[in-house]
Amino acid sequence: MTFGIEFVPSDPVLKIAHYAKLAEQQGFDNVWITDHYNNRDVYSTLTVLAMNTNSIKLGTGVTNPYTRNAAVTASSIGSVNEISGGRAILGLGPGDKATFDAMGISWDKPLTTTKESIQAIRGFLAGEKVTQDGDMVKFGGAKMAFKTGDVPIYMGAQGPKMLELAGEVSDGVLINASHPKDFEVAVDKIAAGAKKAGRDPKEVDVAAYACFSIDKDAAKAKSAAQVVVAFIVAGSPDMVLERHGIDPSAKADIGGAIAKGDFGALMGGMVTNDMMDAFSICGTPDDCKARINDLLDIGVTQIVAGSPIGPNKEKAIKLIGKEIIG
Ligand code: F42
Repeated sequence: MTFGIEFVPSDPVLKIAHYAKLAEQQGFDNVWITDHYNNRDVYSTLTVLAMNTNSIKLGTGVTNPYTRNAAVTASSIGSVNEISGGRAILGLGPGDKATFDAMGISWDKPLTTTKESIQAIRGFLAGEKVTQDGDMVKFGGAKMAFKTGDVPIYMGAQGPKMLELAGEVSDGVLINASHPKDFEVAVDKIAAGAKKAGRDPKEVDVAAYACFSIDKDAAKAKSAAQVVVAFIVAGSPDMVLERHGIDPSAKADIGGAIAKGDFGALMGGMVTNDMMDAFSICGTPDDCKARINDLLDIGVTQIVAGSPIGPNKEKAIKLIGKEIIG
């Protein structure tokens, strides 16, 4: 098992560097930084992390091919790879529609755009002159003017077709999920994609990019994760809620409470224990270990501790290091 940690650069970059260094000392393998236009820039953040750490791998978790051209992405991640001595990982997904609406970007053919972007980026990273006439991504003989080195490419994916594509073309998949039921479905799709491309499914690292909250006090861990789980429920397709026995009508109530900023209602029973179980890895070190073991049994190969990580981030990172990775 490899262990990763996700940070959202809504926090100052130097604070994230402090947490990343701590995570490295505690034995984490990867740090993943999210990419949304309204937060600090992902590549500036990764550059600072590169200068403040020695061995932890540094990934975009995830960037997208709409706000950044594939050649620019290859140059950016190649720069992080050079600065960090070969520790960069490119996580790429089609992006977050809500932020694109706000930016005036139309989200056309997200799967095709992701697939064609990965094809181009692989060419750039291999030092090739890229000439490509795809449906969505076109290049007329573009080439990097420096050696980027080889960078693994991970995909952010949830949908069945995206998971299959990840099996075909990626080195790993970051899946926003925490429950074995979701991974049963995902692992099958990834394996089908890998087989279609003549690859061994074991070549693809399957990461549970999970809402994670750990504390010695289970109640504190739960209350730190409740609001994150509320956002996950509000944004989940009906099919995913039904898979966990959750009535999809809960989405409207929870979405309404989020819109009103009524966190009292969310914490006061609207986010149920079933929802917490379905959409987070949460509780004491023993609770978290039990869930992690279930995920590993089903074919997950990397656990990524995502927001909130715990009621106290520093304590949580140390607890994961000591009780889970250690
Ligand atoms: N998005 C961000 O913007 N920033 C982040 O930091 C971020 C982190 C992140 C981490 C993990 C993770 O799993 C996702 C993350 N995301 C982040 C979201 C990510 O960028 C993607 O939006 C998300 O993972 C994609 O969700 P999805 O796998 O459900 O894919 C969508 C596009 C979907 O609808 N997929 C369908 C499917 O079955 O998989 C396929 C749709 C399809 O086939 N479309 C056709 C095509 O060509 O695109 C067109 C169909 C037609 O006719 O129009």
